[in-house]
Amino acid sequence: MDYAFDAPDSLPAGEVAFGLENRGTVAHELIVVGLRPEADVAEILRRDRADSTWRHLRDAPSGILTADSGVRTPGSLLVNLERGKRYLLLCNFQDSDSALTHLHLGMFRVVSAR
Ligand SMILES: [Cu+2]
Repeated sequence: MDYAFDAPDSLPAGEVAFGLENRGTVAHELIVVGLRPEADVAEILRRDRADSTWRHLRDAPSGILTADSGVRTPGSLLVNLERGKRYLLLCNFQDSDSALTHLHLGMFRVVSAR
């Protein structure tokens, strides 16, 4: 399925190894970024569409994995999840210069650290 992440709603706090298995038909990436407490995903989507200015709503990205269609990354992205914090998983790829980013096609997921 393209333009969606299959991930749990919550994960245990501490070190979590994220992998990316691309079951879609186009290339994708997985960016993991911690959200500030006041961050609202709907606002992020509005801001990013306009001018990519939502840095004040997030931490620095923890890292990025990429996978071509049908590929599972051989490596993983280790993130130290803070209890109570929300993390945004997103893909910023575009299928063409004029296309919406995958984020705006719904390719994001909020995961809470419990
Ligand atoms: Cu994507």
